[in-house]
Amino acid sequence: MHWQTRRFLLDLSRPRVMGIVNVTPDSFSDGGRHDDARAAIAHCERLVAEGADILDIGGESTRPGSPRVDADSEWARIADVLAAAVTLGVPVSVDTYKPDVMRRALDAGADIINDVQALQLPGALAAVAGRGAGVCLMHMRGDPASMMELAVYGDVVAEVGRFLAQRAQAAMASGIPAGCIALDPGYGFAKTAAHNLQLLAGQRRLAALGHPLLAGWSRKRTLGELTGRAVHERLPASLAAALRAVSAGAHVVRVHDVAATVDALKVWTAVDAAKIDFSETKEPAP
Ligand code: HH2
Repeated sequence: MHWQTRRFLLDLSRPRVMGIVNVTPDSFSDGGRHDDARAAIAHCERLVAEGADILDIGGESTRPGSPRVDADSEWARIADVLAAAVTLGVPVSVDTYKPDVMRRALDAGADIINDVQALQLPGALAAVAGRGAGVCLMHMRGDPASMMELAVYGDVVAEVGRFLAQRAQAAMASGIPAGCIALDPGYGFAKTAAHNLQLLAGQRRLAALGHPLLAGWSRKRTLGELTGRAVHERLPASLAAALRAVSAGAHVVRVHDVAATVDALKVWTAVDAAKIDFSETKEPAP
């Protein structure tokens, strides 16, 4: 499988790592750490050196209850970071649900638009269609203020799958090529810990929709609930979740801790390669 982005065709025959760059004062795990452009650019460089296959730059936190930011302020946060990131040799994604920010990001050379609202805002499909960009369509309900009240499902895997299939159809109907579209279950968005775990257990059904699948478990609250760990103590839990996501069909994992995830996936893929070698080896004579 491949994911077509603006400048790069990503080969997904091995799992890929999307490194998170939050240029925000208030993101749930790294708020304020890279909120001036210089620090954020240095972070981009570091993540690429650590082996990130994609950078994902965000200028507004989606943490439950976080304040909304207007398009001009969001753009002001990310513009210089994006301009530097597109020179680093990897595809650059911009995490935004605002059509105005999408347009400006694409004008500035972004390769992917990562939208937690799955291009549902008026004007979002039109902002992306015809630009050759990759898109990531994520499932959520409501907005960060209201989403946890909307965490009510019968069969969470089926409902998320139906939503993602509908949004992929809408994107294709607006002229976005199928090969540009990745899907994301939206772990932690309008979902309880039980929903997140059910979704991960059933994630293969979402991979079967035929689009690249992206999974974002890094440092999320469900991992804190399972382990009792504070947000900066969740690396082992995040690695376990990333590997489970890949084994359940995820092609891209969105993470804060790139170096550790790259190492974990190197071991994972080495075992897969060894399986092929062994299948071709004759049993030794008894
Ligand atoms: N999670 C977050 C933000 N954007 N995009 C996709 N496609 N999938 C995700 O799971 C996802 C996402 C939340 O994490 P983070 O960016 O670390 O925090 P914040 O929203 O507080 O900046």
